Amino acid sequence: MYEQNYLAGHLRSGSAGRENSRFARLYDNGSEISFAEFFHEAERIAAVLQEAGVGPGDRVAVQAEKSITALALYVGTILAGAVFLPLNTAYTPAEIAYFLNDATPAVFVCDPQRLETLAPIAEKAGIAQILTLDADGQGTLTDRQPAQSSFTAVPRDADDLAAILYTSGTTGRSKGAMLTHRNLASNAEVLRDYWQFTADDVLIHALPIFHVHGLFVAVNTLLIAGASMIFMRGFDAQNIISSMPNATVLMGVPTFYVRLLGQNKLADAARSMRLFVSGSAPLLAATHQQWQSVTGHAILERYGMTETGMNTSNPYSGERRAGTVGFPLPGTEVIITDPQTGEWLPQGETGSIEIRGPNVFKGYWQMPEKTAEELRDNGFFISGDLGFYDGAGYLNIVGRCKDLIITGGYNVYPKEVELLIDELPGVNESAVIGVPHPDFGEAVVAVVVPRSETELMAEDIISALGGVLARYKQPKQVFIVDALPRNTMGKVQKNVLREQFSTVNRPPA
Ligand code: MLC
Ligand code: AMP
Repeated sequence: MYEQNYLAGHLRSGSAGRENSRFARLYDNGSEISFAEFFHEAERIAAVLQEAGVGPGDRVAVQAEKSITALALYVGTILAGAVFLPLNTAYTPAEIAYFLNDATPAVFVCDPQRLETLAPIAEKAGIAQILTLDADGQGTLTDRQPAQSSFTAVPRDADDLAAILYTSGTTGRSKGAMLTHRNLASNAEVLRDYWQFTADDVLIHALPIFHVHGLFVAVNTLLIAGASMIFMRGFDAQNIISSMPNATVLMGVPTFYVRLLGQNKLADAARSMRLFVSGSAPLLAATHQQWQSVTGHAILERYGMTETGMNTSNPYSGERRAGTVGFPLPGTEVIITDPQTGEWLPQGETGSIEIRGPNVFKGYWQMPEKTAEELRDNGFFISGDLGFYDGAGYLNIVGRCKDLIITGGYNVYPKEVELLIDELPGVNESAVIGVPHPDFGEAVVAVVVPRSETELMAEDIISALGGVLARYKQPKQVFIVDALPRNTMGKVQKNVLREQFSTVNRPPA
């Protein structure tokens, strides 16, 4: 009964014949959920969504704490033929307003504690139904579920939309990346095979479930492999260490590995693990080497994006080369081109990384001109990352053409923060940069020029941004300066600022 829904059929196939096996164990209380129980909950949620008026292609926007019910809401949305739109729990009401107005979902699901603040915003955006879901899986979404459900999955083809994930834009306006059923299913199948996932695997799941990494890379791959997970509310180094003897795989951002290296029981705990995967931000070669010397395991680093899912990976068998992101995944082409002319560059030369394959998204939601800028007619997506292939064919990422900061695995587009700072009273102009940070990899720092004769305090800027910007986007430090360095064309020299402020005043860990 799932077969006619392309993605749901794939996700269900991994556990076929083993429906009563464990899908998840909750770290908090040790309770277990089987595949059958998980899919039944997803079906009941699909029934609630349909009852609420959700039809094929409608968007279901969700800002909910991490829970198994929130995951069942993802699969339930797919079963209902709709498009899942997860939102970071750190987003402020002002940020949520943008997404709701842009995506015009049929239903918005939020935490009951935020209902009072978010309901007027959702109503203003014309959303007919607002449902609630808390961290324990309770709320009107659960209350409305029928006791029994025999939900028949709504038919969907490989090229129909399954999800829209927003990624920030260089102009400050977030873009909704449209991902199809094929994008998600094909990537999960490739990862299952490349990383040799089987039904015996147990993943430690400590990532958030509103991004590609924790949702699609982790959960889709598990479901398609029929593997299980230890499900945690979030990152906690001690909880992860204590779970390792009962697990086989960990997926994390580099900050996970940096923090775990601070735990003295790591070496013993890691011994029985099969695989450690890192991605979403560059893993320092030093962290890779330190991990190997402490645990004996070489972290497997891979490279992906919201628009494409996973593109390259270090090999499962064979050398996992520190500081590189490995080889193109089977079925995906990853080429290096001249950023000016778009021509292919030979091995060894640094250029723009472009990607083509069944994993590459369909375009940006209602932004045809942005889609045309980044997705070529021949199917190659211009990633905005810069890299080269070394002599052994490993892809090395050396920088970005896009002005982007990645802090603890979260993307921050400086333009979005600069626009808000520039609007504040007493501000003449600003530049937002990323500086090295021992825990988050990069930290957001703002350099601000006051209007003449204005006394501007760094604290005022930080507190003014408090209510409007998600916490991780807020500058960890603000510097007030007389002028910004500019080149002869008048462009702010962010490289000069980065040098100046990362050495003079390094933010605390
Ligand atoms: C939290 N803070 C951050 C932050 N996370 N600041 C900057 N960057 C971050 N990533 C803030 C908190 O609000 C808090 O502020 C202070 O920093 C310290 O928080 P903490 O308690 O140390 O943070 P913690 O809750 O432990 O979270 C850190 C983290 C988390 C690394 C575990 O950020 C995380 O789970 N990151 C993963 C992101 C992710 O999944 N990315 C995948 C994107 S998909 P204060 O001042 O209020 O105390 C993608 C594609 C791909 O990129 O390739 O995978
Ligand atoms: P996002 O838009 O959140 O999906 O972030 C995607 C970006 O994260 C990519 O374009 C890269 O810049 C970066 N990224 C992901 N994985 C890696 C990695 N292993 N090494 C370096 N950068 C990475």
